[in-house]
Amino acid sequence: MTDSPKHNQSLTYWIAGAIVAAIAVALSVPEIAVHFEIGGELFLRALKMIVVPLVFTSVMCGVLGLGDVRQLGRPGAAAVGYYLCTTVLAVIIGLIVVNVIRPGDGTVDPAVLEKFAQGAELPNGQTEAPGMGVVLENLALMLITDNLFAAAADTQLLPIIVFTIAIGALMTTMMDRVRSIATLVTEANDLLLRFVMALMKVAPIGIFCLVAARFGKAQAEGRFYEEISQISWYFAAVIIGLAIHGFVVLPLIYYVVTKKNPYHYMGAMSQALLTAFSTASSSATLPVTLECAESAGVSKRSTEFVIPLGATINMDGTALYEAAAAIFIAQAIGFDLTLSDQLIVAVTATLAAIGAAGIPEAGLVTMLIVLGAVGLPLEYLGLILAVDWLLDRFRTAVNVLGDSVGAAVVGTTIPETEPTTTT
Ligand code: DAS
Repeated sequence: MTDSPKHNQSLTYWIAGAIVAAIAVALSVPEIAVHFEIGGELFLRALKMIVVPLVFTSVMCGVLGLGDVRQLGRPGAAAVGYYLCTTVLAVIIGLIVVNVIRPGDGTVDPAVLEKFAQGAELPNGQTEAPGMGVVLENLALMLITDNLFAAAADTQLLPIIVFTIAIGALMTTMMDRVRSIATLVTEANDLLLRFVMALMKVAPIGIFCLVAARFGKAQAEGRFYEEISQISWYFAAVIIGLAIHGFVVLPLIYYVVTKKNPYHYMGAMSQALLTAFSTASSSATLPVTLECAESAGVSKRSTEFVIPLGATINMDGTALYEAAAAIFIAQAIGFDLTLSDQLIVAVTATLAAIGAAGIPEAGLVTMLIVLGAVGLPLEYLGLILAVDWLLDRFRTAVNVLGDSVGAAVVGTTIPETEPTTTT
């Protein structure tokens, strides 16, 4: 289920308008703006309220879309391998760029400094940076829970995503017996996506409150221009990361596998990329992506298998953005996350991107997973939101480009003589 591209476009314009209004209010009446915090908190709670069932059903639908995993064969293995490799590459690029540019450096919000003073305790309550061995153990323990219901109650989404992938793969091997459950999950996912889209109708109000409160506080403390500078460098860092992934890494993978000119292919995909940019929704762009990929010569079987699945679980742009945003927030609160913490961010951003739906601001919803995994404060979401509506467009275009390159890459594993499906 997705709203029409036209609807998504108008939503983005409303969000942009809300952000401009919020910053104007923060600048003119900061003492009033800070009181909007309650509105932002209610909006975040509404998002957090559905994130567990939404991520569960989104990931489950993605895995069920693979078909019987025992028959994945070369195309299926190529698709899953491609998704994983490009998402991890995107996360690595995001981490490198944000660690080099360091957009979060600067004066720290005194209230947050008090709460997260460096040295008092690291996120997750550690008192000293653990060794890599301990971190890998912690990571493994974060991915496997001993109580699914407790994990869900505590919004610990990583073990839920891991469990969903495992149980979904098992379901694909016995679909005749679990078809009703699969149908129920698919219907539930559609319902939850409708709920999110309904919630997104009030997103401009929630985002207005979050941004007004954040920048009103900064203005009251004389750090407004400092935060504008921080968010500008953050925006630049994410754009640079997305550009590297979209114009260098993905074209390189396309060329190495297909030996064809990647930029010609990107040109053939331009209408889909522009639709993704204007709607901020991979799912709304899906029909255009399929059309462009097929007209660019990718086999029907590959496009019909890879692209719908990719729109659900392959989101390179979102993964890069979530990793970069988490490190940015850590920098903004004066924390130098250790390499091991950044490894946790990398894994959680990869899994969070798998769980993100192909709708506007989906990356914001699953961002809660990444921040929660390393114990970072949600207060800074208001800072990120000031540019999130625009970054969402860029990362959605990179998500769609990633799916399109995936279809071409997987297409090389399908024999030319393979009859295209008649459906
Ligand atoms: N807007 C999402 C998409 O449609 C991406 C995101 O929110 O990160 O892919």
